[in-house]
Amino acid sequence: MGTFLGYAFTLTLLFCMAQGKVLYYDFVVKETPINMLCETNRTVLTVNGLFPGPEIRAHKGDTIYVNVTNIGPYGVTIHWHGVSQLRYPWSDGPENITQCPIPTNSSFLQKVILTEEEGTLWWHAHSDWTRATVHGPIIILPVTNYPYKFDEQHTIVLSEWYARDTKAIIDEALATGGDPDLSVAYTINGQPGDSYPCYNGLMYDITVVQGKTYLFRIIHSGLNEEMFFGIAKHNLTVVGMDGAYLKPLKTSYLMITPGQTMDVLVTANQTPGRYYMVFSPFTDTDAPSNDNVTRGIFQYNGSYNHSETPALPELPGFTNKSDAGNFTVQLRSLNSKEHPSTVPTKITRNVTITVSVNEQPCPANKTCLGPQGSIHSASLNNISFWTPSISILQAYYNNISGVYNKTFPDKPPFMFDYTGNVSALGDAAFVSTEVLMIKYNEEVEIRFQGTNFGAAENHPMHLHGYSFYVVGMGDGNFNDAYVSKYNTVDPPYVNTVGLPKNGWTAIRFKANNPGVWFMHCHLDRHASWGMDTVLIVGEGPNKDQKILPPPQHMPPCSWS
Ligand SMILES: [Cu+2]
Repeated sequence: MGTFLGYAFTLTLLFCMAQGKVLYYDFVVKETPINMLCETNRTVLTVNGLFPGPEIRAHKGDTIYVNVTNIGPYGVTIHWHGVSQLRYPWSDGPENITQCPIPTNSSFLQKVILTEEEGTLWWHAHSDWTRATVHGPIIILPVTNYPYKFDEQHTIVLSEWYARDTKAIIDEALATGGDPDLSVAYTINGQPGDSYPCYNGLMYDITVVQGKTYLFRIIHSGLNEEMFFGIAKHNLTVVGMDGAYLKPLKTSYLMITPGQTMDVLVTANQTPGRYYMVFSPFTDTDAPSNDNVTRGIFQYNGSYNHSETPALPELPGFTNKSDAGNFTVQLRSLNSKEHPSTVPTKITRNVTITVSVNEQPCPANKTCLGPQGSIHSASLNNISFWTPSISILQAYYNNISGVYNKTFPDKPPFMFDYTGNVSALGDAAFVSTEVLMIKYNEEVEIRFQGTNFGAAENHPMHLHGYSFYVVGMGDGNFNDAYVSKYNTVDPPYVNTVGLPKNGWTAIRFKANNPGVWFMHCHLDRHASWGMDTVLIVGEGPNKDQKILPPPQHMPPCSWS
């Protein structure tokens, strides 16, 4: 008996260790004055008065409670981007998908459950466009070892800065049907740097020591533009992405989309001096874009001429689609003994989704500011997602009808030459709240197919509740012959993937996380126009295959 209890105790202890520690954070969402560019005295929404927001630092397997208190002027929600939240969609955050907004002067205790994630992720507001200034890093350290070596680590948060309140920008654009304002600057850890007016001597810089290797955790929190990144005369070695390890990839530049994170090693092995690190937009589209270039400094310690103009990296041009694609297709997951890849190979559910930028006709007796007097719109499988006014998760869990339809289709409504000349086809989409129903443990493949409607471009597609394997990607229309060329050995395991302009991307995952999971383009203007849907993954027969019970207090929806 004593031995049995001893074993039980040891097992319990091991189980607790495997579950990790419990951490607590306090987030206060509030208006904060931030000086930026030539402006002073404007307030923006922040967490704890910081831009970018506070870092969450944890170890693999930890559970984090974040008490989010909103004292801002309107309701907000917070999402833990890339955290699968196993069986616990209640804290995932997208507004009116898994919760209603946290009203002004109230709190919501959110539980962030880390399981397999290891590396760099981030958190951000998931209501309106408030994530422009409400975002910050989630650093997940390994419990034992890193699969690579470095001397120091630094986090780089790239943000997009707007000249006025981002909620007002998108509310106004949706009301008129026109283009939302462009951002006016990109910032590195809150600093726009020396390429903008009113440069005040403040620029992100890092001082390095000859011979040392630096781990940069790069987070693209921007709203609407993909980015190239490089450091003059220094190679980058990409070793992780979206909270999972990669085979080391040596490159002179990165292409990173909104929503993605990349862990990059840089060795200070050049002549001591000052070198620019640069973010330069990738804007392969007819849509308007912010073509500013943002700089920080990578400088060596020691004695040399510090006043010499720093060297600039040679980055691909703004519209260089082939360099963007060439970088992305080289990414491979680490697939080591400690970090194996488990790519689904017995696909039981195959879904094809067209991804389109559309126009809706302007209602009679109204003036609309979209292209040729229409309304900007976007869609998946020709359905422009309509966000309901109450949470889909609560409607699903409590069997409330009339909030959504379970009829998101597995195929586009009709076949056409998706990436060819589509000018003869009408490009209005069907506005509705349609969700894709998936059975527990199905092995799912989704083929995203870009289309040539509207201003075609790269779409960073993001799935909540899961990371997925990117098994294939290419230009033009998908063809069944491509299946035999899929990488099912070591494809990258990510939560956001750039669907190439007028191209296709195939992803795979095992549907072992029951819940209500948002899937959308991470360019906010497209998400706001309807380039979204929801996956409802059903429960399995066993107790540990069901959605965990909701917390005692969820932010109220109008019917509760
Ligand atoms: Cu998009």
